[in-house]
Amino acid sequence: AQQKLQYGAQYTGKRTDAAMNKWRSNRFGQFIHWGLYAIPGGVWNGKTYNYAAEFLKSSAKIPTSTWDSLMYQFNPVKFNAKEWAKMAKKMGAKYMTITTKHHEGFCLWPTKFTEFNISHTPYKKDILKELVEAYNAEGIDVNFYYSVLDWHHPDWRYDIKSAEDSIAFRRFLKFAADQLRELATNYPTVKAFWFDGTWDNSIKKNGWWTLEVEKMLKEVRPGAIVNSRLRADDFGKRHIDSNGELMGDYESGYERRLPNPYKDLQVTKWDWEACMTVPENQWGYHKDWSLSHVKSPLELLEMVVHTTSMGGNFLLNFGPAGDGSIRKEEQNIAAEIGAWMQANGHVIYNCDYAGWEKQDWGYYTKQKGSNTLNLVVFNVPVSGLLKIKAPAGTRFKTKQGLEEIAKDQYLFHMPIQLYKVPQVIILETESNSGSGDKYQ
Ligand code: H79
Repeated sequence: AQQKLQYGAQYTGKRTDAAMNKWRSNRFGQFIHWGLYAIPGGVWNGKTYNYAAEFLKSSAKIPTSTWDSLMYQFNPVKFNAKEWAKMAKKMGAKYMTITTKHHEGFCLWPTKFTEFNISHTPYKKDILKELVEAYNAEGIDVNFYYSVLDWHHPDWRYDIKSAEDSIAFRRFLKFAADQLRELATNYPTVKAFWFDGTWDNSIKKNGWWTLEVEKMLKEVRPGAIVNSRLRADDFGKRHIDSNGELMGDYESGYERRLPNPYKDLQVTKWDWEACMTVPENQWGYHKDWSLSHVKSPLELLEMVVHTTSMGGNFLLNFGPAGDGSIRKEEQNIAAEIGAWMQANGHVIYNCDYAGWEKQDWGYYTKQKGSNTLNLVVFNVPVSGLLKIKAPAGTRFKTKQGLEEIAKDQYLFHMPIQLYKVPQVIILETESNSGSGDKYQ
């Protein structure tokens, strides 16, 4: 039964305005985690902490005043925004999401609302502005990550248990809203806001604030996009409101995991984005990447394709070092993914769920509104034969390599050889068959 919610979803279905259509067509983005945690890089007093580098303050139980004084060491002499942007462009990223403020509370821009910001470091300059300008100059959209959870701010509360908590947290919510208004105002090309650190009871008890922030950002910056993670409703229900509707503009729960391509097709009902680390669980720079499996460029590429095939965006994380350099492993990943994307990006950008039954050889994607079907092949069978089950009545224009074996069943014959990168096969159909509409 539908109940009346004051702070629930503001609309149902996918947004179809130009800003959202652009966000969706981007499909592949670069996430950047950069803050004071990049300086120790997971190591404190000679001891290496295996947990996420951006959580070092918490893992090593470092007092706030000690952690905060890392600010006086923040001087990334090797930082070059234009080089970062060029690398992202070569990788094929169409957008970049940067941590303006992570849980530690340090701000990469010269905010008026706390001294704990870039202008009080030896570096002094507005890093956010440099990044926005450099990435925009390469034609890359810039989005802002913002952690509401704040380990620095004295008024942050995990829960509201007293009148004092309630008063302090009101001040905190004003502080965060002021900062967000400042970001939206001072960086007018920002496209989207990526909220994090919103899972505590304090936020769940203040669903009104999450809606107010969503509305404020869209007022200041028409077309602005916010992720579901910002939002809580009247009953403290997060992401999906008490009536089962998605709050915010896209679902953002797939963190370091992807939806199952057979069982989780419900994700095609809405816009969504997955975010992924290269090692197991490191977002900020960690000096020691031998602590866990480091994903290869091909593993990551498969995730990009898997995500597009289910109608989502894929955000691949980079954690630059404290001196502003980007580690060799990450540069190599960007170059290898980029080489493939330059040749095959047409099966990713502006592509969507195709609505065809997934097969073991890989993934289907489909360019919006076209009659072409893209097969992205990761697992070539030893027979070289790719099984295809077409939606009923599909007629192919493409005949080359295609053998009909039963009603609506085909085999595509691939040359048998060793393939080093995923292969793209494009098939043309007579009509817009299998458009995937059943979920949209
Ligand atoms: O910025 C990166 C990480 O630093 C950050 N999100 C990504 C994008 C992150 N913060 N915390 N975590 C990841 C993991 C913490 C999860 C928990 Fe919870 C928070 C465990 C308990 C509270 C949310 C709520 C997940 C389970 C319950």
